Amino acid sequence: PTPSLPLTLILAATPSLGIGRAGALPWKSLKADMAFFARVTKRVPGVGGGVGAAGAAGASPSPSPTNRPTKTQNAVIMGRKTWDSIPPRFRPLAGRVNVVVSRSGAVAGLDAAREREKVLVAGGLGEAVGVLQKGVVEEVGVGRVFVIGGASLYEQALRMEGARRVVLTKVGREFECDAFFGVDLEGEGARGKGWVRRSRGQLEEWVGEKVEAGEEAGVGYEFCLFEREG
Ligand code: FOL
Repeated sequence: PTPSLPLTLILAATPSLGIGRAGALPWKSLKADMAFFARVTKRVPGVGGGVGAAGAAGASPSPSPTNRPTKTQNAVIMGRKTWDSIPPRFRPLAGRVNVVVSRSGAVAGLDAAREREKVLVAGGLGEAVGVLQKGVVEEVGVGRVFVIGGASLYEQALRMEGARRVVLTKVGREFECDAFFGVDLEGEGARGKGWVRRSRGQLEEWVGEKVEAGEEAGVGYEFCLFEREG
């Protein structure tokens, strides 16, 4: 059987795992975290050359000669409400293949968005993964695949075998939230399901940059990596 495409969930959460409030992030802004999110989801690993280097995604299957990718980008899969939550000037997220999951297929602002970058619409997470699994989307090689929320999509992703990794920003204090991440990765339940926290060095190696905890407007934050073993 084809091994499932590795998925990385990326999110920021309060100590009680709050991730959202009224269709937006719970905090006013955590610029350092948002910048980390943008760099990490854009950076394609491997073979020198940097962003857009041909064939940079070591894991992608060999494409047929007729659709050989000339560049590789990571992909971000998001739920329709998360798409709505991104300021129109920032969507689609630049330099990444954007996939929006919408059961009805209705996605606001698509025409304008499509003039900027590739945006795919999938009817479910399985369909989104299936499209990306081919390794090429309209001439663009697919590198890492990130699930960027929200709560419902994270839950579906965690049930998939491909969900190997969570890049979590721990936000140091509580904010009022109405959307939560479903798994306490440091709790007993998660350990039992194979989730382990990796070291800061392993996180740095995976994201390809030094990481440092910090504080912004009195709010502390810390970047963590969890992986599922087995
Ligand atoms: N993961 C982490 N660590 N922090 C987050 O805030 C986060 N947010 C989402 C998913 N994973 C996350 C979903 N929400 C943008 C806005 C909201 C959003 C995700 C992304 C956005 O506009 N991103 C731009 C950068 C904008 C800026 O620099 O202010 C991007 O290019 O990624």
